[in-house]
Amino acid sequence: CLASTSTNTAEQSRIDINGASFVVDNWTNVTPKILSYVGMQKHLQTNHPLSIIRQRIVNYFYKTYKTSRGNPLFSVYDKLNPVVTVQQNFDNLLIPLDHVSRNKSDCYYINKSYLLRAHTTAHQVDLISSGLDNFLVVGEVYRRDEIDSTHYPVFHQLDAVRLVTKDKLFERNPDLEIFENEWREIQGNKQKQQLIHSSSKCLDQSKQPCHTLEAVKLMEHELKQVLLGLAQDLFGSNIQYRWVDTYFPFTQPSWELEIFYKDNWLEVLGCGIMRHEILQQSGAHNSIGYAFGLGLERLAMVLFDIPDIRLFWSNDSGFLSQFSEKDLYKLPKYKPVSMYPQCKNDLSFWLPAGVDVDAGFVPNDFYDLVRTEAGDVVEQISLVDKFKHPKKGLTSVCFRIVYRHMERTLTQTEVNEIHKRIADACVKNFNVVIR
Ligand code: FA5
Ligand code: MG
Repeated sequence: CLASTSTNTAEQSRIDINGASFVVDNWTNVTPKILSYVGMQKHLQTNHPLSIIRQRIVNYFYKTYKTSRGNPLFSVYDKLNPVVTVQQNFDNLLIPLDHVSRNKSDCYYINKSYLLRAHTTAHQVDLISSGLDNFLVVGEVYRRDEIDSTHYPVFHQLDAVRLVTKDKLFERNPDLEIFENEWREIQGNKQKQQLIHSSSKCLDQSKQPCHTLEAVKLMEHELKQVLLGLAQDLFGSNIQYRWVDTYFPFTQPSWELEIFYKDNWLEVLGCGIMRHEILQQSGAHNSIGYAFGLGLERLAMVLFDIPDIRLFWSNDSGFLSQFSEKDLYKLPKYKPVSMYPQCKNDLSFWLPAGVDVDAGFVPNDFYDLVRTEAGDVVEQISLVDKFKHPKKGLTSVCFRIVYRHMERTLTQTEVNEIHKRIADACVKNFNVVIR
């Protein structure tokens, strides 16, 4: 790993990531444990299930979209730096300033201006601005979240953008237009365009005011066709699926694709018609575009029958030797080497006076501390009890920590030692009193 924390001679402490140095400030919440994932690139590791899924998706796009000379139309960016600016991750994508996804409790901030990307969509505007019109972005993303068998603070996404101009979209119907008349008349006048955007925003959720219905419907059709084709390429042609209307700040209209799998509807991706303001600010004002983003772990867990998201980080040869890129189109099912026993320990403490859950004490902070102290032997953490002492006014919380090693049995002594380390760190970091 290329990340390290250092306090250098200047009074300010700094964090070094991928050869760049960042000042630590009161927004910093990234932990050394999380920084240790930077540069691991599981999506590029030979024979790794995430790499196999990535290749399947890339191949699907290569064969679905070709240039007139028969070359792949889409280019792929899979080694972009996960350190991005707040502008790249949020502002460029029109995510409102008060949107929950910006919260410190949801993201890993390096400081007030930089964070570890929370989605691969963070690179969209830069790539369009550099002149690209058909591309895929693959990489790991970082989100502060609960811990269980399907949630991990680092997971992988694949994003796509496809832009088309009028000539291409209406090749066979040159009389049709991408943009409404009033819009074309003021082409180039950003202020007037802004006015139209904002005045008609709430009237019609089915499309953006600047677009013609024909253009949107054609793009929607292509987008859904391509994504359904991808789902069928991965899951087989008999899948049961549904499109669900949704909202993203950077697309309108927006949808999610859900697939019926083992008695449940599973959300596999989000997508939509790109907000025109984004294309305007990136120099693609004559185009209309679609974009989508999907999670690689979610697909891989289904396709290989992998029961626990932590397995993707395993270096155990018993796990890794089960997958091979030679079988790209014949995916094997994962065979658990053995199920090692769980070990459950509770941790209860009094919060400092005046502090309550989510008022001075954020459970995500606790989860990070546990991850830092214990690493991957923690399978699950849950808040099992909370009460307020009627006289003292203090709040007590109880967390249940489930320990399980992926590759061997943990001894009770070993677990007790880790548990004690967590308790000590809580006292030190949160000023709590262990019960
Ligand atoms: C996004 O991240 C959007 N950037 C996607 C997008 C891109 C929409 C471009 C429109 C245009 P969301 O947070 O829903 O959206 O995540 C997208 C996908 O990532 C999900 O459908 C899911 O497959 C995966 N995903 C999200 N959260 C997790 C998680 N905690 N663990 C595993 N996979 C996840
Ligand atoms: Mg979602």
